[in-house]
Amino acid sequence: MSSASARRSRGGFVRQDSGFRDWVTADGNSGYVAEPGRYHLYVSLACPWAHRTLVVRELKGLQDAVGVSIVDPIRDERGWAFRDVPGATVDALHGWSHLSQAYVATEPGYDGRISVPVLWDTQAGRIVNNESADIIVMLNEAFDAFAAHPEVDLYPTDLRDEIDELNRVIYETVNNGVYRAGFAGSQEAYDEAVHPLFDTLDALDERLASRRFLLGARRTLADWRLFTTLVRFDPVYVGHFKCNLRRIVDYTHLPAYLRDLYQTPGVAQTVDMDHIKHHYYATHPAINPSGIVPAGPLVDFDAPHGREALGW
Ligand SMILES: N[C@@H](CCC(=O)N[C@@H](CS)C(=O)NCC(=O)O)C(=O)O
Repeated sequence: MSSASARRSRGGFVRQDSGFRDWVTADGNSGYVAEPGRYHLYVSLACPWAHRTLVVRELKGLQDAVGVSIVDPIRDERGWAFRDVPGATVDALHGWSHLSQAYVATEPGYDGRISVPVLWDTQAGRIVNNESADIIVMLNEAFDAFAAHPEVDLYPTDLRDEIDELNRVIYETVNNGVYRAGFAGSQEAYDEAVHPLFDTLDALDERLASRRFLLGARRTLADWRLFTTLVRFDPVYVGHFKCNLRRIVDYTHLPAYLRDLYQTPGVAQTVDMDHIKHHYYATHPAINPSGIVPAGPLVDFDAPHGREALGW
């Protein structure tokens, strides 16, 4: 039995692998050449994986080069939909009502998961990639010729090994760990997720005592991948997903680190707490049958963070 099916049989949540993994490159040797206006992102502002792509698009200054459509945060049995609700958009490119139409247009008869983010190629009329971990690397490196901030490098060659290793642990125990705790179908599966989650948060808090960012002085993809989980943690994961051994605000260094990232120019506007809270609390009836969205907590991500002095 694979470890995924062993975990599933014990009531564990297992995330399905993303189906489309083609690659956009600057020179087009992959079959997909980076060009301004050619590629489009379909995202949910609620989704931590999609949120990563919006942050990198902002930091690289790709707003004019790569368009964005935003789904309704409420997902029903037909999946993600385009509706005229606050903070969302219609699908201006095709007039689609549902994101499933992008998947079927790419692969007729597609019956897998309909997930965000999606990187859409307007020229080929198909999904290039629906894995956020790939999309953020492409946005970082393939589009520099027409990025407003090509000097921003979030995945520097000299730090890649360390970034990859941190990403591996943070993905397993934190980014996906909160989902494994929240969607656990047994006490055992919950216990197996929640303790490693807090072990990693404890270790990260210590790491950030002497480093301004995870890798030191530079903000990298490792920080932004962690950021989209941390910003949702106290408002959603503590209550909705039962990740409540500690809150982020109870830590020594994580709260100021989180505010530092939030206050990075361009980032705050990618955070939509209404979409985030409404999506989670109203979309998972199995864990929140009433669909009631809690009022709090009150978190002030704009408060001073005081971490400028931590050069390294
Ligand atoms: N590995 C994917 C995961 C994306 C993902 O799971 N997105 C969620 C929203 S947070 C989704 O669209 N889920 C819909 C579904 O599973 O049906 C990535 O990082 O891009």
